[in-house]
Amino acid sequence: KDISIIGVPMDLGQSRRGVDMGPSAMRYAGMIERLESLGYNIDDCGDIEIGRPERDHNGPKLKNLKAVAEANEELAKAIDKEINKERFPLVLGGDHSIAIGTLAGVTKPYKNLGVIWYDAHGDLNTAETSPSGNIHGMPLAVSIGIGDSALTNIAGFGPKVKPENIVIIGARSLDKGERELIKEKGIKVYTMHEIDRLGMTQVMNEAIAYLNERTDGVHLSLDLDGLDPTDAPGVGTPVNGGISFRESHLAMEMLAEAGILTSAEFVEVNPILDDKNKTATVAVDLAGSLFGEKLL
Ligand code: DIR
Ligand code: MN
Ligand code: MN
Ligand code: MN
Repeated sequence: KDISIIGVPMDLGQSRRGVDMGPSAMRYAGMIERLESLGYNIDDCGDIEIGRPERDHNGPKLKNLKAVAEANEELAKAIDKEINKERFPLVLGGDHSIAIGTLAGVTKPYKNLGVIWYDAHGDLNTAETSPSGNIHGMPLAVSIGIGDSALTNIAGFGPKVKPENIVIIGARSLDKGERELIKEKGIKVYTMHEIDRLGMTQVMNEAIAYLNERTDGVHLSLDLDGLDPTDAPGVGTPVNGGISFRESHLAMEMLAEAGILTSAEFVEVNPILDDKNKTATVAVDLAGSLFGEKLL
């Protein structure tokens, strides 16, 4: 299938400058050439426009709400357009608040979209439970319909996904409200403990089987901070003890083999905090595997 790349230079969902350069960093690391070399027809749709609020009128609980909501509305529309052309949407972030718009766009053709949330964090906070007020810690909650209506109702409908269609992989930093929500909603989570204990092969076999049973499409939302900071140092909120590059590579190859993905996004690449664009390069390597690259 042909791939449409949409960049989202968003940094208003968190508080460290530089993640708005993530799409450029991944393009510079050769994302488009890499996917073209695998035989895909690539259309780079360019970047979504992000507002630059002079002053955030929403206070400390939902920082930059208006600008984040507006950009996500635009993103959802841009994705819808590409899906109508039957192209595979590949979104490049930008902080993880953009998953709100991505999911609004990619879920439309499906009754039961599955989501793989590859992340050190749960991103299941609300204005009430968030320790930071940063919207990048909230997109998964928003997508199951929990949060401010300016976010949960993006593209005019919601919720976007069912909690039982979500699999979180790589979690090692969860806030109290997030842990409660996971239990209450029965969200499937493979923390680092399960990855250590079972190995990535079994984790992915189980996750793929679980999603195959109940979903009709699968979106991969890959936060580069799911990886260990030694492999992906260019992220705003690194957490030690993460998934290795090799394990991630394997996970992507297993997803490629399973053939279940219908959309994907790579987020939280921050070249200012990075080591010679290493993290964007990792993202491109992982995308290569995800789209079927093989040595032999
Ligand atoms: C934290 C950090 N749970 C928050 N979240 C991050 O601010 O809500 N998500 N970094 O990727
Ligand atoms: Mn900026
Ligand atoms: Mn995240
Ligand atoms: Mn994260």
